[in-house]
Amino acid sequence: MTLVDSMDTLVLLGDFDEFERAVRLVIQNVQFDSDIIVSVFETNIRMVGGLLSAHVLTEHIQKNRGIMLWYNGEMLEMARDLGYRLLPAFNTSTGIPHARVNLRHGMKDDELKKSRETCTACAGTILLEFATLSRLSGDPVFEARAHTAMDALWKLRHRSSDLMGTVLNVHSGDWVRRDSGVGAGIDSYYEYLFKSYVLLGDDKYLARFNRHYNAVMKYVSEGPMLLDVLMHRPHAKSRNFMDSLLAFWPGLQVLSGDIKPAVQTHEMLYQVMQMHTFIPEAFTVDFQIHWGQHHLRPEFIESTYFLYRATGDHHYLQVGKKALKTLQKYAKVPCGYAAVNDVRTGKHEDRMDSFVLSETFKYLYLLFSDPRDLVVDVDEFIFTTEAHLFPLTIAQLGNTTFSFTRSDEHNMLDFMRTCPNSNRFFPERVRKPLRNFITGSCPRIPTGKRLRALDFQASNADHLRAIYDMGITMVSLGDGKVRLFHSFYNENIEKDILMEK
Ligand code: DMJ
Repeated sequence: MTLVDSMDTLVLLGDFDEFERAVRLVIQNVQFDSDIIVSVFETNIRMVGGLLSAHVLTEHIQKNRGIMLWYNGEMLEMARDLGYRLLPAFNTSTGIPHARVNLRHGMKDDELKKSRETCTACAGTILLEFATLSRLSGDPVFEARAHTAMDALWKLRHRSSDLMGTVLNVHSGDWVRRDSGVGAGIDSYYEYLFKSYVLLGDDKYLARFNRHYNAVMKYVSEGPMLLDVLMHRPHAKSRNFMDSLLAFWPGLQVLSGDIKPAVQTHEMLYQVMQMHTFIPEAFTVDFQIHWGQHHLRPEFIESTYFLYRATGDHHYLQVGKKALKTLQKYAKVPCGYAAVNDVRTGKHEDRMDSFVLSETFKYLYLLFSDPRDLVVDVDEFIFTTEAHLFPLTIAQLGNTTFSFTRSDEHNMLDFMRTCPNSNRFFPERVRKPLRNFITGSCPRIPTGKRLRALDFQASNADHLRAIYDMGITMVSLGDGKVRLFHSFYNENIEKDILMEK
């Protein structure tokens, strides 16, 4: 999988000999008729996406450099074979695919059929690959299935908040987890709405993206932070930590033209990175470690790249340099780069995900490259969620079964078709007030006299006010005991807390 996922990185590096060797190895050795259960989402973004991107780039260099003339569409055929093996997962009442499928036996396995839960990102990150597969192969079934899944997901949004949950039942369409943010479980659903508009030119997807985007900015975004809420109670925060996957969001904001909040969230993430060496898998609202692993994920670098391309601010080159040096110093091992088990200890895991070569290093290379020196004009491509390159000419290939209709949701919106802001020097003005965002808020420095737990009196109104400001409600049980309930939503984080826990 790593080889398939990273082939197109070799093209961007300009290493055509190694790319040709990789393509031959893949054609000769990779086959999908295996009795294994795979994730539909991961197989699609890494394998189908990797094969399609390598196919497109091979044809590109055949045409422009006259090399690899022996290639005759083998990887496109492999992608089609694999696509057919994923299709049984889409036979659900809603059209939203199951999370997993057996590559040889489809959904015949009883255990597989019984598992009905999938995440929003898992179901909503199919369209770019399936539309490209359909349009390149002339086989419309893939794109049709992916549009159906996207339509079904759209219908599940909360009608008043416009937010989505993170886990749902593929048959009933009921939400299983109603947490709503932009990180794990939902991230690339938003990404694919926007990028489907860019790749396919269908306004419907821009309209949907804008509806969700406005909701996210209204309820989830809090200054530079992005905090999960409940889709049906969007004023209630549902957890007190952020995950590192949300670091892709500033990059998506840049693509959609909303640069100021992108600069702010990126700055917050950069401070988290400086504080803990790597951005931990999850960190609390006061920037302490919640989950200490670091999988060498690409999202922060991806956003750094897009911010640099949009603003030209050299600050983002410095950020990239720091990230690269950190990788070299703390993650490089003799046979590659090792994921970090805990950013506090720096202990390695025997693990290097395929996205490290497919995305992390690809975005680093792109960040430091002059676009004019690259072997392809990256502005003529869209990057999938796995950083595979799909050409924007896909839209011109058309779709034989799907016609764009102007729907109500299309008309409801103001489209915000804005280009990235060309004021190249403004990011510094946005970052400056945030310079001590993390150090200024953590640890919180109390200004008044501390209330110690030992001195706490339940009959003292000031003491009750102090714990109330910490988000704690006290219920008397009648037998002299009390029970304390903490809710993050009630916490007054602006106020100095005068109580020692
Ligand atoms: C990648 O496989 C993709 O970027 C996906 O959308 C999210 N997770 C990983 C990288 O962290």
